[in-house]
Amino acid sequence: MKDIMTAPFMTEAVRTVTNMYNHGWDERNGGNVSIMLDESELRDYLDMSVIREIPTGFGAPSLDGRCFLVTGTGKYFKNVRYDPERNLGIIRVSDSGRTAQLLWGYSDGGKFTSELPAHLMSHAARLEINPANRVVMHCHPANLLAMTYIHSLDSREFTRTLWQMCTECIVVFPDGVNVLPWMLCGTNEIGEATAEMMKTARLVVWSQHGIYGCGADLDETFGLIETAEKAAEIYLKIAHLPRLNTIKDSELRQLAEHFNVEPRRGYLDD
Ligand code: 2HA
Ligand code: ZN
Repeated sequence: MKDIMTAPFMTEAVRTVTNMYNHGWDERNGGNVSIMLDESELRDYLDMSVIREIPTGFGAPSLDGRCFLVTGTGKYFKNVRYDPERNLGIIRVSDSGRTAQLLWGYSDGGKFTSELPAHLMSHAARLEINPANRVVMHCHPANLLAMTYIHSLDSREFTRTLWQMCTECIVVFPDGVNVLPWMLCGTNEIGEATAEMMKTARLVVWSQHGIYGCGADLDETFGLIETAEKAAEIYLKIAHLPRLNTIKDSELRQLAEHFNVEPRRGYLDD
């Protein structure tokens, strides 16, 4: 058996959550990440025996048998790199999603993030749209969060503002962002609402709370959040000032054509 600490998915996961912490997106125990792993990726590192079974409190039948690396509940991203085995876990979904079989990690007797419903339901929804999706990421970036206090929460309006803030935005997230109103976190209800919104965009803002992103790998997902957060930062720098210039819809269209991306239908004015 190889040392799991040397597995590419592990080193990349530890690097990424550390980077998220360093960006100020994950104060205290804020934020959570899940990465879908193929059993074939794990077999070199784990004998795949079940350490213990943990009930999930919801169903996700399409994910039965799938394995995920998931951050632990109550754990601090700043600490992950010093003790991955305590702060992270690898689970296999069984029993139509109702049970998580612990294969590795949560070494202090802990368990997966309280936001597992939003993660697994989003994985299930997103895999239908893109079978290559592997990552769901949640964090609390300050500028996006602040924007939800002063900007319309209409997904089209929110997206258009972000697209107008940096030239690269429409290229990076042509599918835009969807915005959920404030809801109680850690529940199946917010999980279902997030997953529904993941069907049309890879970014879902949780108003007055944070953001969810998804993608084929950690870089794509991190990059989506990073770009939207940068745009929100620009917005907050200018929101109180007279706007003399902007990126016009005709220019957003030029960008989409030049970079060969399809902007979310109906999000640009004719
Ligand atoms: O896990 O971010 O939304 C802490 C959170 C809950
Ligand atoms: Zn959160």
